[in-house]
Amino acid sequence: MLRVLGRTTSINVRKVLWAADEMGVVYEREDWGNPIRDPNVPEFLALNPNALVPVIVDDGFVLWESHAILRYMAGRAGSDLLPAEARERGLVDQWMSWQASDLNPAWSYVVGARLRNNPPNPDEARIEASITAWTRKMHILERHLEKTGDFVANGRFSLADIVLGLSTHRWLSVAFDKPELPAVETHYKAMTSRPAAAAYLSERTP
Ligand SMILES: N[C@@H](CCC(=O)N[C@@H](CS)C(=O)NCC(=O)O)C(=O)O
Repeated sequence: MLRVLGRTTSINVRKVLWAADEMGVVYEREDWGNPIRDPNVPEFLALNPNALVPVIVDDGFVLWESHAILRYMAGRAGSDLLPAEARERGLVDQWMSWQASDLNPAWSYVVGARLRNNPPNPDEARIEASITAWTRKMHILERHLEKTGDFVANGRFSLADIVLGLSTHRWLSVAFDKPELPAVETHYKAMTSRPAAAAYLSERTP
């Protein structure tokens, strides 16, 4: 059976678990990741030298990086959550890449400071800069969702909705003055109405 290594409080682990549930992929999960179980041990580092979760082990095949795992699982399951048609797939990939390379780095400092007490004495100017950058990215998402409605791409649910739905969950989890983003809210509501999402979007924790 597919093994998923990672704590359920991790956004990147949640991507994998939510996608697996949507695709009906059966897995067993093992708790790894701080503060629950430190991955900086030889047993884990042999699987992922980055000491980060999630990692999957599929019949001896090891994979890390959440989006690589999502694409692998969709391929294995023959799931349309990553469409086969080139343009449809391109759009899903585009928003997944944007989440990882643009949106995630924007929130990194403020999420560390406000949700994880890391660093313990944060630099207020860096917090403000992170909030500004994150908000700017969320406006980009808002303008896109104003056109596409309940789904990020192709008028139907895909891996892009999972990674961006969880990103909105993170946005809502950190307290600061936020602008109204009605299209983001509409998309998030559509995500929370999915039975498979309930476990991953309910608690407002990191
Ligand atoms: N780019 C990686 C990032 C993975 C990552 O940053 N994981 C965090 C949790 S969200 C982690 O493992 N932190 C260390 C820990 O939990 O011990 C991915 O998408 O999988």
